[in-house]
Amino acid sequence: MKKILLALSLLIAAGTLVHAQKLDKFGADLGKKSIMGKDLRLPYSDVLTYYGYIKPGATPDETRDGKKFYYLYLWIPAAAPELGIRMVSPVPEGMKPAESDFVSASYKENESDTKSYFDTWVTLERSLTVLSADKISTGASSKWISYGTNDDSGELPAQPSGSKYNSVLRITSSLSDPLNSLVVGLYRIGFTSYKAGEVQGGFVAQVGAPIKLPGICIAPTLEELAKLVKK
Ligand SMILES: [Ca+2]
Repeated sequence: MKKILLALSLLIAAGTLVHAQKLDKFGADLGKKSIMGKDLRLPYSDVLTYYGYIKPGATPDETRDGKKFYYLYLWIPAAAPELGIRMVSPVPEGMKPAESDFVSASYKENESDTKSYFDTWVTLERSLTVLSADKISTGASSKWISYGTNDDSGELPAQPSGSKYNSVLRITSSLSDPLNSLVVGLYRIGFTSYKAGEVQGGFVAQVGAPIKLPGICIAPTLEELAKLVKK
């Protein structure tokens, strides 16, 4: 057991050295152990990766509390015991989209802009009305509930400023509270820059789950999501 712990510690130490190049594995809250003040997490078995880009000065999807808000719409096809959301800007140097990743048109057009970035802030919300895939296009008139928010996380790589201002959020599904359970349905990741500053530049967003979610999809608009889910 001690040898396994030592190996795990070494892995964590090695992981922190390559932070700027690519992201560490996305670890779950479920099954987390704390050893010598360090959190040891098992990686999520399903991780969706989305590459996005916001043009400087772009019109936001919504203005909320004076902040420019953008959304990523998410179809969750099966009840999940936990979901993790994280967002990093700019895209870490060593990361390139893989075939299975979701890549927005704006990211493809602006891939050469590796310098613009923003101080991320995220929230995860679920539609109270869209519970089946054929209703996704009606999501614009939906009421939404929030599962929580995150501004800054020390577990993610620092931004070019040297500050650890990227965001991670983990939600455990509640068995007793229907409003806090992670049921099948339409979700959205809301993101902005909570402190002063524009939302601009490239980013990578990931959604992790401790079980496989075949058919999970993400898109910047409801129309695109509805098309992806039909495929
Ligand atoms: Ca932040």
